[in-house]
Formats: sequence, structure tokens, C-alpha cells
Amino acid sequence: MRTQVVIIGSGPAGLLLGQLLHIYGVDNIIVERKDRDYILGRIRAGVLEQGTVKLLDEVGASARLHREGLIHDGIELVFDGVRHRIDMKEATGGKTVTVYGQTEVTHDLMDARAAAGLTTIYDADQVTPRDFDGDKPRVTYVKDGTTHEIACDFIAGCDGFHGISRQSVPADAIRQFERVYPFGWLGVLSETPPVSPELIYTKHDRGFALCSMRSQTRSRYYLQCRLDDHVDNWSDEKFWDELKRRLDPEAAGHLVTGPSIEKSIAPLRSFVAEPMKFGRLFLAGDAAHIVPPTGAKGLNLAASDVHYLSVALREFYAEKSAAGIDAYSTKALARVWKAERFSWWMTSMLHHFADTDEFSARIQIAELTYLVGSKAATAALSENYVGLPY
Ligand code: RFL
Ligand code: PHB
Repeated sequence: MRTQVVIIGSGPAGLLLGQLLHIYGVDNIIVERKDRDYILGRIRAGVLEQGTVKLLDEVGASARLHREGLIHDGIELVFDGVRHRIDMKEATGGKTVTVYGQTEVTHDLMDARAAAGLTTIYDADQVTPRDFDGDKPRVTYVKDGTTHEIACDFIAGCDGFHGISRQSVPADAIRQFERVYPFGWLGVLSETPPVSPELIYTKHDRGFALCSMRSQTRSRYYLQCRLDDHVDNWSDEKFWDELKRRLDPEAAGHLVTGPSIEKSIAPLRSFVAEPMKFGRLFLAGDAAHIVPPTGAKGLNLAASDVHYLSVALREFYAEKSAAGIDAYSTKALARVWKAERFSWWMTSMLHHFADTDEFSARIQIAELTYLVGSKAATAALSENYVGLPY
């Protein structure tokens, strides 16, 4: 088999890249180790920047998003038991975000890929990028007991944090920067109306809490939890009780509870690998970087990476110029580091750190008080939350 670009991984990064390359006339095959239903069963991000929505528009995968997605003009911040609204639309001269689940984005992109007749190989074992330091790279994989090979011009490693692409790069060719936070997020999805029309980010001495949603009838809630905690320790009742304790009185009073339909714990991590290009292998999305979810940036960074990469590859094929692909890593990393900073800052400001001394605790509150009282600080939060320009 031969194609122009082999994409490893069928998450949002790989699927969006595949559609962008397709409309730019670049052939691609996706090789994925899991099956479609497994991928669609993962509950992850929920907030899309306008740039991400525009990319989905560009590839014609946004009709349902525009019907069902919820446009949000602001968020709410709670600290010391009091709620403060951040009007992001006003602070950014009209920018908003769209609440629409990653699961739905993935679903829509898979449908678009199927409609375009593009090849995805699911359930591929031992996927291995090879010879990307020369000009004849290839990807091998095992399916149903047989080894297959795809020859290509480029390999796009869109295989997430635990993927094989980054691990295939020689250790001395890559630098990794990491911060692991001493807590996780316990997430619950429930068939209940959201407690409030906008997302509520809460700082509480018992730990951070977030009220999010997927629709008018489906809510997504998170609680900061111990890193060594386990979902089995959290009955639905215990989850709702703890959430109520952390919310402001009005939200606690309005909270509609119900059985959870998904419950999971995710650790929080900041991570960047540099560079994002090794010969003819590119990394994009979580394969290259991880952000803690507090800034809602993970999925959006995957989208901006593949925007830069697809434009660079279009230039390579249409104009026979390598300038774009040579600049990919530098360009993508400049935006990645800004989102890393924002996500780290939001995480530091809103979580309870077990080893926090009283001085640091007061600084957290001073930061939040300044934030909600200053037009300049509100604008700084807002322009990052809605998404910095590409
Ligand atoms: P993904 O979505 O992880 O997709 C990678 C794909 O590659 C496949 N794969 C392989 N395929 C072939 N061979 C191999 N060796 C492979 N290894 C892996 C995987 O099966 C998968 O299908 O990465 P991508 O596309 O870069 O997308 C990034 C986003 O998924 C990610 O940034 C966000 O979901 C992060 N994230 C969250 N972000 C938010 O903004 N808000 C959230 O609430 C939020 N919750 C989460 C999250 C990430 C989580 N992870 C990674 C554990 C919750 C969780 C649990
Ligand atoms: C979500 O809805 O899953 C979500 C929203 C905002 C975040 C993180 C997760 O910051």
C-alpha cells in the first residue's frame, strides 16, 4: 500500500488532519489501534474555541455542531462562596466558545471521513513509524495476525500521550518538559439539566469543582480528587454531596442530581515535547503536549496543530516548497506554550494544594479578587479562554 500521508491515531487530531488534507487534495490513511466504538465511548473535552469550530466548518463536519452546540458568552468563577461572572464576549470584542462534546466532534469527523470514502484501519496492532529520518518513510502494523506496510511521504503522529510516535524518536533528538500535579479530576456525566446556563469554575478549601454540560439535558461535573483515589470510592450520592459542599449556596440549591452514566478519574499534567518534527515524522495534539483540563485547551490545541500542519503539507505538494513543513514545529510550539501557560495558571489559581501555606492561599484569593475586579485582568483571561489567534 502507498499513500502521501499516514496518520497514526484516530482521535480528534488525526481525524481533523485527515479531512483537512483531503480537501487540500492530499491522500491519507489513518491507522488506529482501537475500534470505532471504543473511541466514541471516551468522554473528554467539551469546550470549542471559535478557531476549532471554523476548522470543522472548513471540512464540512459542523452541521450538527451548529444545530446542537451551545454558544457561551461567559463563565462564572466562585471563590469564598460568592459567584462572579466573566463576560468573555464583552471582554474580547464579541468572541464566544461553543460547548459541544469531543465525543460528538469525533463522531462527526468519522462520518465525514466515511462519506469521503477515506481509509481508516482500526484494530491495528504494533503500529510502527519507520525510516522517517530519510525520504522514504513507512508505517508497519499487524492486523489479524498479518504484518502490513504502508509506504508514504510523511507520517503524522496523532496518537495521543501514550502513542508510539513520540516514543519512536531517539532520546537525544527530543526534549521533554513536564509538571505533574498532586491531584486528579473525578468526572461524572449525568442525564440531568445543567445547574446553570454557563460553566461554573469553583475554588473551595475542599478542592476545585467544575459544573459543565453537554446539552440542556446532560451535565458534566468534575471534582478535584486525590491522585490515588478510585471511582469505586465514589458512589453517586457521595459525589453529589461533595459537589454541593463546594458550590455556592444558590448553585447547591439548584443542583439536579441523578444516576451517573459515566464516572472516571483523570490525572492532571502539563507536558511539552520539543521539537514537533523529526525528519518526515510530525507530532500533533496530545502526542506532543498535554495540558491540565482547567483551561479547556487540550482538544483546541490539537486543532490548531493540525491546522498548521495541513497548511504546511498543502504548500509542500502544491508549491513544491518545504518552507512550511520546516517551520511547523516552531509555529505550533509558540501557540502550545501560551496555552500551557494559561492552563497551568488556571490550575494553580483554582485548585487546593495540600502543601499550601497560608501566604500562598491568600495569594490565590488575591489573584481571583483582582481578576474579577479588573477589566485588564478579565480581558487577559477571556482572550486566552476563547482562544488566541492562529
Ligand atoms: P487522543 O484523543 O488521545 O487520540 C489519540 C488516538 O491515537 C490512538 N493511538 C494509537 N493508534 C495507533 N497506534 C498506537 N500505538 C496508538 N496509541 C494511541 C488512540 O487509541 C486514540 O484514538 O489525542 P488527540 O487526537 O491529540 O486529541 C487530544 C484530546 O483528546 C485531548 O487533548 C483532550 O481530550 C484532553 N482532555 C480534556 N481536554 C479538555 O480540554 N477538557 C477535558 O475535560 C478533558 N478531559 C482529556 C480529558 C484527556 C483524557 N485522557 C487523555 C486520558 C479526560 C481524559 C481522560
Ligand atoms: C467539560 O465539559 O468536559 C470541560 C469543560 C471545561 C473544562 C474542562 C472540561 O475546563
